Amino acid sequence: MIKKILVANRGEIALRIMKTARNMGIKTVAVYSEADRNAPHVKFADEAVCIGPPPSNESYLLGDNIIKVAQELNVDAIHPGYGFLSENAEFGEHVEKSGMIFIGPRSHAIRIMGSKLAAKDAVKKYNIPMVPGTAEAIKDVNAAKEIAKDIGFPILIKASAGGGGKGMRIVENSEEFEDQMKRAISEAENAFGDGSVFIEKFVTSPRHIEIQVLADNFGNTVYLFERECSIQRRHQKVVEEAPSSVLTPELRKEMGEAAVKVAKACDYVGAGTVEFLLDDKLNFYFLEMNTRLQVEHPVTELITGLDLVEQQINVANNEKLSFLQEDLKITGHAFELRVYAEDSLNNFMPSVGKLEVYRPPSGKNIRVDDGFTEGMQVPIQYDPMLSKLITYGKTRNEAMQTMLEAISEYKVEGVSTTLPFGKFVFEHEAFRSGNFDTNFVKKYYSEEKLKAINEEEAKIAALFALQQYLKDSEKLRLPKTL
Ligand code: MV4
Repeated sequence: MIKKILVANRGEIALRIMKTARNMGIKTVAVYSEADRNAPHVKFADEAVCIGPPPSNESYLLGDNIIKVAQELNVDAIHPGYGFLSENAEFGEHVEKSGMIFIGPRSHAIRIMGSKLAAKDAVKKYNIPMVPGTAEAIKDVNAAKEIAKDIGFPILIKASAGGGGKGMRIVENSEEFEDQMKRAISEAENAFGDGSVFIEKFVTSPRHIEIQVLADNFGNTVYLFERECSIQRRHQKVVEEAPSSVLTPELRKEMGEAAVKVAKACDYVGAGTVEFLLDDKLNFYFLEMNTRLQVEHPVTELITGLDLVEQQINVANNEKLSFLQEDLKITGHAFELRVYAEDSLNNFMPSVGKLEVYRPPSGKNIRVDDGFTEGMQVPIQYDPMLSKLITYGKTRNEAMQTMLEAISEYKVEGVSTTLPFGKFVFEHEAFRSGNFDTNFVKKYYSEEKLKAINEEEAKIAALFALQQYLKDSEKLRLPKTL
């Protein structure tokens, strides 16, 4: 039985994991860098240990040191959160060899899914739809060029060891092919230490739909429906929702069952996510599997009523899933807006500084997962995500309306945030109608547009203030000139 968990992470996700652990009667240990000494996850934990200076490669990424700390404090299990050590197969192995439980899948699954080519190879006997392309690393550029011609341009070169859009290259025609291929291989070599690349047909305007799966150690695997993650900027997700407004119940079942097969193909255990592309004809294609708890897991929690961290801990405790696929259903609609300390009017530059004012919204159907409080400094060493603003409603419209109200109630001063950008998305006709794909931001967003909207709103606000002044001036006999 797990009685004490060390969370090898920081910020909102460390806090979010500890809250569930505490609700389950489990003790928590925080680790922190010198930059996070006063962070909420440190204050919340039952015990906390400083693991080094601010840079993550001298603190949060030092797996063996974290394991040593865990052993000294008699920890039973380590939860890695997302990012950092979460998809590091060796770390998971070291945790288990040191006599503790790694809250995540076995290293075997992490390794397979860490390589896109190994992932394709593992799932191929399960009849999972995949984008037309090569199944193996390209060795002969000329042979690959012939395959590319057969598939038809544009094609995409992907690095097997890449992920989340890293190491991708679009090739428009066969003349560019050889040159682009050579560059892609040397780039992959440099970035990942693995020059394996493959090609796929480029799907031009896809949606990004991912399926949450959950598996126990007894062969039970279920899908917890989809998340629509098409609203992203430079491969950084900005808004996620569940369910997707384009999936029919039949397609949902088909994709869900495909995701379960992907999980089974790598003997998956715990919570994981299977990524698909969906083209404009609603054909879906398996892309990759993320072997961790994802940032956007809360939208799935809101529509299923499950606590995914609780499920992860139960599975890690070797419990059987307490429900079957047919027990699960979608209730209502949920959105997540990632709020970054970035300036959406200045090329999304990180905006670090002190949170002079920090007042997140609260109320029915509003959830804020954050790791900041007023007065804190936003550190420059880490991801600039301030919080996740999550709303729920019986319908998509209701959840959107609540999101817009929550955005306007969210008060942050001292740093710039992407809240105005979020408002832009939630007010946009293409987003509201559900008629969008992964090109949404590129297609519709510009700083000029956001500035124009802001100015328009400032004018309206000024007019209201003037109207109010004129009304008051009647009653109070104030001068009518300003
Ligand atoms: C693609 C694609 C189009 N065609 N593969 C980007 C992240 C990585 N997981 C896979 N990605 C893509 N793969 C083929 N064959 C387009 C993307 C893509 C994308 C995918 C999901 C969400 C946002 C995206 C933005 C640009 C490109």
